[in-house]
Amino acid sequence: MSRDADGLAPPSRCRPTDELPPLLEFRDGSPVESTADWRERRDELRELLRHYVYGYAPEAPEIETTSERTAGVLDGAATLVETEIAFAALPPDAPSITMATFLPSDAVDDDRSVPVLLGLNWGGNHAAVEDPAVTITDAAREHGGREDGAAERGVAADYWCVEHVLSRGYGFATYHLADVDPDDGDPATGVRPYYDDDLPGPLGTEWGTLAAWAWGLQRCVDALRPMEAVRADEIAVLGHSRCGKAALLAGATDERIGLVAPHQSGTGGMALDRDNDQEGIGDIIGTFPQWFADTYAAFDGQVDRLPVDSHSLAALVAPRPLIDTAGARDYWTNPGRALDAVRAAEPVWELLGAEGVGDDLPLYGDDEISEETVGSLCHYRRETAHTLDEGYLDAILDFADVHFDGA
Ligand code: GTR
Repeated sequence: MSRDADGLAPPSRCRPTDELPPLLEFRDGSPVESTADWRERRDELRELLRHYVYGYAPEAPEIETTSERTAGVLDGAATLVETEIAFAALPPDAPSITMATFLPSDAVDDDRSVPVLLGLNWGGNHAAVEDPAVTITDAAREHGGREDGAAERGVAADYWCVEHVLSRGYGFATYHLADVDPDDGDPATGVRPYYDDDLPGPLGTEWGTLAAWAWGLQRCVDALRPMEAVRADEIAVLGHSRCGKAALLAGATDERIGLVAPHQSGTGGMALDRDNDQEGIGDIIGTFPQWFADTYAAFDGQVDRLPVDSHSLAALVAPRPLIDTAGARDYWTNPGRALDAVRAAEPVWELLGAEGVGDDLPLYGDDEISEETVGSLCHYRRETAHTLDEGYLDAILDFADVHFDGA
């Protein structure tokens, strides 16, 4: 199915989750009954997801970081730390990641460490805030916004709401996806060609762009954790849309990430492939073949043969907290099938002794998000189409407040 003129189509119906591949059963049919069993099943699912959907990323590389600090940015609200993350084994002209980290000035003044929201951006770090201190990188000049050339400074300020995030006691870190892969569909650009010979999987399972962006987020985690101002176990990853798919994948495959917040991530993210009457495998592979391993395309038209689905990916986050945020009018991302995935993943949180979703999903709009109302797995909606704004960020931070100590 494709979008109509407004990008909208009727929402899909939900279907019983027992038609999904089971989570608490090994491939050989034996049951998963304990935490130890789950560790093994987790590895099995992770392997299947790499093999059939996202592809194999290389092992964590050795990184080299250099940082520059500027106090008093955002009208005095933040200290900006710009960190260049280079890959030790790669030649000097290979891509590197420029991570911008904004720390609340009051926390810096008091030598206090803060939890950090780490977001993957598509317009360049300089587009996330209106402040001349942020470097416009070469990658952002070349692959700026959604069109050629650099995006305007601050064009996404109302989207990331960085000052608001800081005012809530969180730091905000971000990197531009083009640093790792510009999403132009050319396998010769970005970081992937440098690792062609080091990928652990068989032919056809090489990492797609989503896995590369996720790997980039994990490199940011490498660089954030040693920072004194950062609470290493309180790093939350966030991304919207294609970046939400990458954020979920990053969080699912890296236990150092303390909280996972895929926003309107849709197909390839939280929405199930099975019975998805919005963006199907054929649609997404047809437009963005570079996002996935080549193996994924084979499931177009025979999704029931896929041994995993998005609930499998979500379950890898357990027992860590996961909040899936969705727009009630963002039909293309299929909020209904994202909620079904959340519900289907819940038994894994319960097996691991964490409180799952409770009875009241989805949470909507002004619904309270507090220790009384949420467990470790949440699906929250607002009455919007495809966008990120302060209302969603507040929901994510309310959820983070429940699970983190540091804000
Ligand atoms: C759409 C794609 C979605 C989503 C979106 C985006 O065209 O079909 O899966 O990723 O792009 O990233 O904005």
